[in-house]
Amino acid sequence: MARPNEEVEALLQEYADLVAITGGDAFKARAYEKAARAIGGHPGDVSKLDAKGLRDIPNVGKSIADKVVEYLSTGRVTAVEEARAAIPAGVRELITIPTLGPKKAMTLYEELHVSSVEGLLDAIHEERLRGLKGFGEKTEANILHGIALMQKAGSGRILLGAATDVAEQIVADLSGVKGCEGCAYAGSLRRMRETIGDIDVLVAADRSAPFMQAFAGLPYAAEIIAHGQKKTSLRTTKGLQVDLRVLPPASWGAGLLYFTGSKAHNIRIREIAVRQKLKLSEYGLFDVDSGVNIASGTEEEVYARLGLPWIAPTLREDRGEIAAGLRGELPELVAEDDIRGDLHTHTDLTDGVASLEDMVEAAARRGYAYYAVTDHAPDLYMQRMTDEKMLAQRERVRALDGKHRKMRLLHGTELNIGPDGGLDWPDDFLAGFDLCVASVHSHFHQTRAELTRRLVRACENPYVGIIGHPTTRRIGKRPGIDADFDAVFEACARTGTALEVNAHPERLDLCDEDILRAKRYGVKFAVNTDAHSTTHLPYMRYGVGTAQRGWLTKDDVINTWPLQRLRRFLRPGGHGS
Ligand code: DGT
Ligand code: CA
Ligand code: CA
Ligand code: ZN
Repeated sequence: MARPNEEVEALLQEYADLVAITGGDAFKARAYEKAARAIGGHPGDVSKLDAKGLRDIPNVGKSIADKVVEYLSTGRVTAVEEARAAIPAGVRELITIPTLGPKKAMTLYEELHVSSVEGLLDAIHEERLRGLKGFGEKTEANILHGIALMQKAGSGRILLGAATDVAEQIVADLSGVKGCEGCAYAGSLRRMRETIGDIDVLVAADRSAPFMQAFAGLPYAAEIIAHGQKKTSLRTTKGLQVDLRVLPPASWGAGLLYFTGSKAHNIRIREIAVRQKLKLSEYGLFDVDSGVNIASGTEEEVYARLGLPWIAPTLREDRGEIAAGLRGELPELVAEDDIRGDLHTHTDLTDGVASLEDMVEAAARRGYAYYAVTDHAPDLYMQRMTDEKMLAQRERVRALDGKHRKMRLLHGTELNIGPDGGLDWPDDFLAGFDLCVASVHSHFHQTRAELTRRLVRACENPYVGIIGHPTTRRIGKRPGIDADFDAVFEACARTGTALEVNAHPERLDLCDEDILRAKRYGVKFAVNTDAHSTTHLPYMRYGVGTAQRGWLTKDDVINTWPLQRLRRFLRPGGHGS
């Protein structure tokens, strides 16, 4: 099939779904669906047709033909953009599950406040779909199947969060096998890249056979790709490839270093070895002349013999870490332990699925010193926020604050940055919050100048402390907006506005490279989960990993600071130092 036909089919189908979801005319939705199928099945390339030629295709009338022409000439359709903007992103995400129709997606959103694939998985596992009309066990199985399909269909790479879960399970399972002297995952996963091609697991043991056997016999092993003495590769039931290598315990450090990569980092350190008449391999560091192994037990020893300090895996991308290491100028990276609180979270007052009390309880269990509740504001009108509801929530937050001895509660909000950079409330209302996060949630396709001005204006509001998920990308699903981020970073530095490192594995926004760029402007950052359920609070680790990949230190990250310093930063006109 011609690519333009496929694109137009998908676009019309999406429009049909959007019309159906918004409770629009069922006839209209069906008409678009039929046209979508007709164009998808049309043998010729539709991009070669004019409006008249399009109308010769069965089920394509004038208004549909006009939209197709608009799309083919401009790459967008105003009516579709408008329909998109009117529906929460989460519901649109739900209907991308191939086995979930728009009606059921809307029911899930309205009845259970489910607005993401992640949230839907949680709801299924907590059996919250069981009480819904029209949702049997068969529906659940169908949905799960659809989600699995979707995750596999992606780029072939899988998200950091999903890969970490699988890898930790495997490491736990193999650590229990007799003779295991060490077990860890390496590769891009240890470096915490945002997507993972395959998982590389290492075991230190004298005999490899028992591990290869145990590995091949894991309940979630679907297919054995290669089975050998040194390496076994398999595909899990979810379609993920995992490589297992068993190393002699004496080579553990050299093997871990080698298989952690990145390849570019490995090449650099091998060059250093060569200059010192040494040879570096996955078995150790050897003297070229005598062949004697001079370091291999730990990564530290190998690095040390090369004249380097130990380099954190999140830095091993050949982005200057080796030169910095040689000069003794590696950054002291922010760590998960340094995080004192989460500054962007939701409750069931808007689109979260857990109550305020449950979220706060879960945050306290994480040992936080402070925690901000930042539900959506009125301009995301599907959330039906009002001044009264927000003020009533503030009362509840203030009352709860005394209940947790060690954790202070901040009452905040996540504002919506409107198309022109305006925010939901006037300044006097904003002044009542402890913290305002401001984020873009729609109108992603404005011009570069408009998008830039919009973000800069939000920074310039003295009550905005943090720009949430600054690029709005969804990994593998939606690219980030096309703003001039250098101008935005400059504005953040100038106005004392922090940039978020959103820790949700589908976002990781800002990404590592943007963080590196922003840091040069002297910007501060906030690593937040944007949790919509208690199960999202642990996503913090992925945000911290991303911050490390952006070379951030504790001082760069405002939510590692003591509360007093944080409050100074958040105060209108505050810059924090
Ligand atoms: P991925 O799986 O695409 O997300 O990325 P990685 O980095 O996990 O790559 P992978 O699984 O192909 O290999 C794991 C590590 O093994 C890699 O980071 C570095 C090391 N490695 C693999 N092939 C080579 C190679 O040809 N030369 C060098 N120097 N190292 C390699
Ligand atoms: Ca890998
Ligand atoms: Ca691999
Ligand atoms: Zn949020």
